[in-house]
Amino acid sequence: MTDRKEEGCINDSAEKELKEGTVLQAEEQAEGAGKCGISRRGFLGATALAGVAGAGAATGIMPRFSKEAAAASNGGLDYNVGPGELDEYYGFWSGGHSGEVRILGIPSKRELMRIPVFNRESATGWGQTNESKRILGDSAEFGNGDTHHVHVSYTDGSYDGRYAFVNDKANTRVARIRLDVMKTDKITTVPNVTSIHGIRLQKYPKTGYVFANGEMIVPLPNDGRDLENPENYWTMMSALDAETMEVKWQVIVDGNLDNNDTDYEGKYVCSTCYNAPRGVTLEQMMGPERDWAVVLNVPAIEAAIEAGDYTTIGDSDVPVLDGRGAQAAGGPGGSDISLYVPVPRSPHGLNTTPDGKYFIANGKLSPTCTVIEIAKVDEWFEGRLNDPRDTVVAEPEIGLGPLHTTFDGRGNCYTSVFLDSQVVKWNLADALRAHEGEDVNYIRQKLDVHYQIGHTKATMAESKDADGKWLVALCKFSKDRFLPVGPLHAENEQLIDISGEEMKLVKDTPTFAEPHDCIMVHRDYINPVGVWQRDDPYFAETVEMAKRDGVTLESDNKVIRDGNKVRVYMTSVAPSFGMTEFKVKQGDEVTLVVTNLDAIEDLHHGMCVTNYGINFEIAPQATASVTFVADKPGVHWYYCSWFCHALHMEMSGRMLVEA
Ligand code: RUQ
Ligand code: CUA
Repeated sequence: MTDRKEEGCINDSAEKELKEGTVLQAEEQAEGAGKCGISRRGFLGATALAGVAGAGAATGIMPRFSKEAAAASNGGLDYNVGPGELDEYYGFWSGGHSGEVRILGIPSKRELMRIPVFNRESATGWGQTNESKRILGDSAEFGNGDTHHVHVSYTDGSYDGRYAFVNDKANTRVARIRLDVMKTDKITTVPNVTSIHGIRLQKYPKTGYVFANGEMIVPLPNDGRDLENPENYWTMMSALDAETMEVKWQVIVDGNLDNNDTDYEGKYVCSTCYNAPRGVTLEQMMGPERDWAVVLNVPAIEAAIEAGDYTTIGDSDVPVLDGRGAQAAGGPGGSDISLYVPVPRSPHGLNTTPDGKYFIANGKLSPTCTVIEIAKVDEWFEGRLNDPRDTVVAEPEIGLGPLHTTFDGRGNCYTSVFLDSQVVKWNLADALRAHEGEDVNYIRQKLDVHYQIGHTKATMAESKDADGKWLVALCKFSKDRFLPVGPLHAENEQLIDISGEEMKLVKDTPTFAEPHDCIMVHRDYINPVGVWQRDDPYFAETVEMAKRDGVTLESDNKVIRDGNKVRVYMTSVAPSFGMTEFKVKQGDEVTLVVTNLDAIEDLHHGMCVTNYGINFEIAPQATASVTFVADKPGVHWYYCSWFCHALHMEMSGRMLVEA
C-alpha cells in the first residue's frame, strides 16, 4: 500500500483496469492526478468560473452552473466543493448501531450534522433532557439503537422535505425526524414484533403510511408462551401513520421480512423475505431453494379493517390481519391482501424503479436480481394471473452476492455485489429483452469497490426525480485504504460519478460505525430553519410547566420550590446565564430550565453542571430542561459548553447544594 501511495497516485478504478489490462483512458489519468494534487486543473476551472459568476458566490448561493461547466471541462462531475461553497445534495445517512442519523453534504461528503435518535448523546443532551426523554418515552432507558434505513417523506413521488423516518433494528422502534429543525420528534415502539429492519414510505399521494418490517419471528403475543415451539413464531408488516406515528395495522406474513419498498401509486408495499422454513438456527433457515418477495395490497387491507375483519394480539389494540399463504409454506401463493412471488433463497434488498413499473428483489445468495412487474401484480390481485411467478419479467445475472439496487433515471440499474466487491451497472430494458430470449448483453460495467459493499445509492434514486449524478458505495471493510487506527477499522464509503456512460470512482471517505444506507436529496427539497420559534411544540410541555409556575421563560430568572421539587428557570444571553447562583437542598429533585434569548443564528449555549453528568444544548430561542436529584452537597459550578462569545469561558455560575 505504502508503495502505491508514494509512487502512484493512480486512482483506484484506473489501477484495477490496468491490472485487468483494459484501456486506461486519458481523462481518468487526469482525474487520478487531480486527486493527489498534481493537477488542480478541474478545481481551478471551477473556481475561476465561480469568480466570473461573482454575485452568486458573494451571496453564498452556490453557483451551480459553474459545476456543470467544471464537469464539462474534465469529462465528469466535479467532486470538489471549495471553501465557502455549498454542496448540491443533502445526504441522510443511517448511523447503524451508533443509533443516530447523520447529514452529509454531497459530493463533498463533509459531515454536516449528527442527529441523535435512539442513542444517548453527550454534546446535545439527547436522552437526558426532558424534551428528548418525552420523545424517547419508555424506551429512553435503552440508550442504544440500530438505524439501517432512513427515508424522506414524499408528495406525489417527489421528496417534500417534511420528515425523515428511520428504523431501530435493536429495540423495535421507528423514529421520525423533523427536517425543519433536524431533530427527532417522535418515536414509536412497534408492538407484537421484534426488530424493525426495512422501512419504506408510501410515495403517493403523499407519505401517509410508514411501512415497517418486523424481521425476527416470535410467539404472538410474545409473553412467555410457546418458548420452545418455533412453529408458532411469526412476524408482521406494520403500517404507521406518518403524522401521528401510531401503528394503524399489522399483517402476519410468512418468513422473516427483510427489506421493502413501495410503488408510486400508493397501492403496494413489497418486501423480501428470508427463512421460508421459519427456522431458528442458520442450518434450519437454509432449507429450501426458494424464498419469496411478498406484496401487500394496501387498499385491500384498509377495506378488510373497515369491514371489521381483524383480530388483536395481547394487550395491543392494533388491528391485525392474516396475510399468510406463501406456496413454499404450503399456501396458495397469497391471499386477498398478499401475494408471494417465489425468488431464489435469501433475497435481500428490494427496490422500486423510479418509473414506478418494477420491484427488484436482490438475490444475495443467488447471483441474480428478480424483476417483478407491478402491472402484473395488479393482474394477480384481479384474478387474471394464476401463478405468482408470472409476475417475474426478468432475472438477470449480476454477480456474486447482489444486495441492493439503485437507479440513474435513465433506465440503468446499479447493484451492489457483496462477494465480488463491485457495483454492477446493468440496463433494465435489455434485461427484460434477454428474459424474452433475445441475445443481448444487459451488463454495462462492473466497477471494483473497496471492499464488501452493502448498500449503494444514487442521488434522488428513491424518488421519481432520480437524476443519475452521484452514486455512493457503502463498503463494510476498509483494510489498507486509510491510515491504520487500531483493530477497529472505519468503513469506506466511495463516491462514484455516474453522470456519464462509465462509472468513475472519485473519492474514498472513511466513516465510523456503521452507516447501512443513505439517501441523497437535492438541496432544493430541504428547507431547514436557523432559529427556533418560541411556540415550537418541541418544548411546549416545558413552556406549559413554566406557565403553571407563573414564570415567563423569556424574561424570568426564578427558583420555584414545591416540597422537595425545585424548578430553576434561567435565561441565557451571551456571555452570561440569567442566574450566577442558585441554592437547593441535598436530596431535592431539581428541574433546571434554560431559555436561550439570543436570536442570532449559530449562537448556541450549553448547560453543563460539573460532577453531575449533565450537559445539554440550548439553540437560539430554544428552551431546554433536565431533571436530576441534587444528591451531592457542596459547590457545583455550571458552565456554558457550546462556544458562544469571547467570554464563553466566563459564562458560568454556582449550584449551591446545602447538606
Ligand atoms: S440491509 S447491506 Cu440492514 Cu439495509 Cu442491506
Ligand atoms: Cu454561552 Cu458559551
